[in-house]
Amino acid sequence: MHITPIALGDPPLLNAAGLHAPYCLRTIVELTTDTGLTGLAEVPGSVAVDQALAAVRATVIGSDPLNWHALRARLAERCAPELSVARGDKPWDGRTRVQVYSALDVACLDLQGKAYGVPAATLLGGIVRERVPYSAYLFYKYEGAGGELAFGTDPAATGWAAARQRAALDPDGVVAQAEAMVDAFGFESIKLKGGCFEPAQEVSAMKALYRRFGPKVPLRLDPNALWTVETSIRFGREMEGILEYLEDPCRTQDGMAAVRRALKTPLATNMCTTSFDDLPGSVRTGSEDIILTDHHFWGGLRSSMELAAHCRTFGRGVSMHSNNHAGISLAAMTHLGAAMPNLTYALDTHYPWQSSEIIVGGRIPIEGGCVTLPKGPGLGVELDRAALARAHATYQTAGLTERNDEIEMQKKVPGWKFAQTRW
Ligand code: GKR
Ligand code: MG
Repeated sequence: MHITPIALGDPPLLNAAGLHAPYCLRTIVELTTDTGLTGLAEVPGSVAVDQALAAVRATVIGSDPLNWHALRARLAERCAPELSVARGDKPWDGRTRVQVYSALDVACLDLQGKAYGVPAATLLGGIVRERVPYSAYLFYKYEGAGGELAFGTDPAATGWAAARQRAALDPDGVVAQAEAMVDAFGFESIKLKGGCFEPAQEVSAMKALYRRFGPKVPLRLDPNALWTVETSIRFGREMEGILEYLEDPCRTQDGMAAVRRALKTPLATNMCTTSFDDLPGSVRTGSEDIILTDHHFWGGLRSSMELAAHCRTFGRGVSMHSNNHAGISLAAMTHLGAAMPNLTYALDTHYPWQSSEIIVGGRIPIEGGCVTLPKGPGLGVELDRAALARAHATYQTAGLTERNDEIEMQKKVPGWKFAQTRW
């Protein structure tokens, strides 16, 4: 079992918790078998995740990758997955053990697929779609390319690489970013990461996107729970009719349920219903219409399929959440999207914001807004060892041990503080 932390260049993107650092961290997990196969997985990186992975090494080694239930039971004896309360209040999930489960589930599925010569999606129940639709994921941002250039830009960049460097701090900037991203990748749905500016400014941006792209392109706004219930209702009403869904306008299942009763616009979440222990509360309160799965945080691809069954039973739609990621995660997300019959919304992805890759063949194409299910058994991707070594060397010099958007924001806005609820 090999655990390799890596760092990938990431532009200065804003969100409710501050600002993305010049590098995002990921951890690559490789399981090699006595029969010479290698199973891959990728999870959000931090020293804490790496330590949690290392802590189960003795449990993993010697296990049968074809018997996930047995391995999961042995993992549960050593480290029960944390309950949702351990998720924290940031836009992303702060738990580490769910990511351990996710990494091992994905790497074992990759091994199973390779052992039997079938795609991971086949093992998840079968391929219901070969082309998996993704959504454009817009961010307010400062000027800058990220990575070594940090807030600097590469004057030689063209196309999306040039547009990706530009600042977007108002509705016009958001529309320009959307035009460039849609032009480059053909996305047919658009999400804006909110929670960065006064709600009125973000609502104006959504209206500007609606004027530009019209009713045929589903739009989403995600303020990452920075609004009060009253603010969510007030600004939610202003956007009635223009959103496909409003994602996490406010905190808690009770808060979301109150907003949901007041609005016709569907509500989606990756913050108030985030793990299986949240599902009874979701059903009791009626907190959302759509649950955003994310196999990194729901404990793997198979757990995400279990979530989909609950969503079918209790009348929830399923969409997919993302954080910055590389190609192994994109492949895993695409297998899930290919296999989940009720994943009927375009999936989130941060992929266009990165430019480097660690898999053979380089960047996975997004065409017509879709990723085509990778060919080949398992996840259908292989590690590019030289690229992995470069990304690991970058990690070693980047000086980052975890994601902390507040510290990054303070470099631009001295004294800036994250607030659980801002408006
Ligand atoms: O990348 O800044 C970001 C996002 O805010 C991310 O961390 C969130 O987890 O994409 C996410 C979301 O939908 O909440
Ligand atoms: Mg969200």
